Amino acid sequence: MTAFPGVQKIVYEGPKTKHPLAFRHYNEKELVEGRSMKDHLRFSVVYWHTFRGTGSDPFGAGTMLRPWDDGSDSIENAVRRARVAFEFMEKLGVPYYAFHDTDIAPEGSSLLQFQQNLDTVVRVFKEEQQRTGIRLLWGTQNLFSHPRFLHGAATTCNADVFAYAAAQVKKALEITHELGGENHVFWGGREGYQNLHNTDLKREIDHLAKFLHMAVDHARSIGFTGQFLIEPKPHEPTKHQYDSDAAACINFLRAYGLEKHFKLNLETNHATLAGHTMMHELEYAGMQGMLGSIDANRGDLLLGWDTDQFPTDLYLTTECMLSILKYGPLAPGGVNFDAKVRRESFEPIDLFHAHIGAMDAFAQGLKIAAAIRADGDLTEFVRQRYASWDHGLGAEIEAGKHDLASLSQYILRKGTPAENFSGRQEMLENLINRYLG
Ligand code: XUL
Ligand code: CO
Repeated sequence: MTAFPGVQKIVYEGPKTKHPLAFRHYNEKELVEGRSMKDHLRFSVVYWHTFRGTGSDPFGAGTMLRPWDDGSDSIENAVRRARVAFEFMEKLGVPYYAFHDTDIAPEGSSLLQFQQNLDTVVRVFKEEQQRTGIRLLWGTQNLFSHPRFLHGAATTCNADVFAYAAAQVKKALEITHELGGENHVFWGGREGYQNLHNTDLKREIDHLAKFLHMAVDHARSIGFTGQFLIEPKPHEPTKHQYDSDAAACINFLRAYGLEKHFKLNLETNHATLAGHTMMHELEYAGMQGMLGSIDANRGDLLLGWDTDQFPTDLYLTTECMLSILKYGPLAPGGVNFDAKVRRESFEPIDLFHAHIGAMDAFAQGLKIAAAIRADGDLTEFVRQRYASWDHGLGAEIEAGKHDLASLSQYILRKGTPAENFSGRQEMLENLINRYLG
């Protein structure tokens, strides 16, 4: 049985091909800066949008045509879906995938039944992983969809709900470990507030830290050595999410002694919702040694919510790859397509078009970023811009040889500071465009 009849394994045909089901830039074995594209990019498909997304929106029902999915919550349907997911990923040629616990198995009528259903599906995943060589980039737990989590999970006011969430994390960690997952993600779901008047902010954030410490302890006790990741997002579903951006997450991790265990999983549309560019988030996390992985997608300039579109903008992918080449490699993280096809793109083949385009956009961004770096003009400009710190006074300040009094004395003696030079923003933007052309 095949879910995608007529689709062969997607292959690289080069930039000139007009074939829509072929790669024009992603050539997995091609070396860039001495590393294969496959190893630079470590592409991953998400189970939730790609295999569970229905296309519903606040104004209308689902539209997706998924002939293999009978829409039921049966375990047979979950197993069939798993086989189809691996057929899709194998044909696409991605090395990784990612899931939430609730994506892969029906929750049934009790937590125990959910755990048994997870075990059944995990057995199928293991078989399929062995058959195809596809691996698990990360696992996570859905602590936001069920109504029990309406006040949050780790930050809920209801201690029993905290326990329920802990049980879900325990099992999600165990199945991630069982499947050889390379990371484990915590996205803050409903960990935030809608109104400060009913919120004990300190208690909630203390509880979040306690929850994450419990997760780290359990992971170590079962031998999971993968990387823990926090995924920042500023709002949606709550008005204020505690993990609002890279800087807020890093501050939280350090304040609670979690920084040794966690890095960040940065998502493009979350960055823009926070009023940042993705490059800002990558640079901020990168310079702090906290860049773990990325959820690759994009928002819509005209819409103020998380549209999770597939990334096709070469300017965006070039900026991402400039930062990733600077601070990477991403491993054990990857480029995870947390993206969904539009409601109007409802046929199964659209899943291929979406992923092929996004993989090509990142592969092209990688090549462009590597060419900009090889050229060296951009790096040299930045080096020269800060040259006053390489010798004399700047070098002395950096070496800790000055205080306010000595600096005051220095500049009083000198009188006029050295002249400033142009930042040449426009010239540098022109330089980037030269490589995009
Ligand atoms: C939500 C989001 C999640 C996380 C995993 O906006 O990005 O899908 O990536 O929970
Ligand atoms: Co995400």
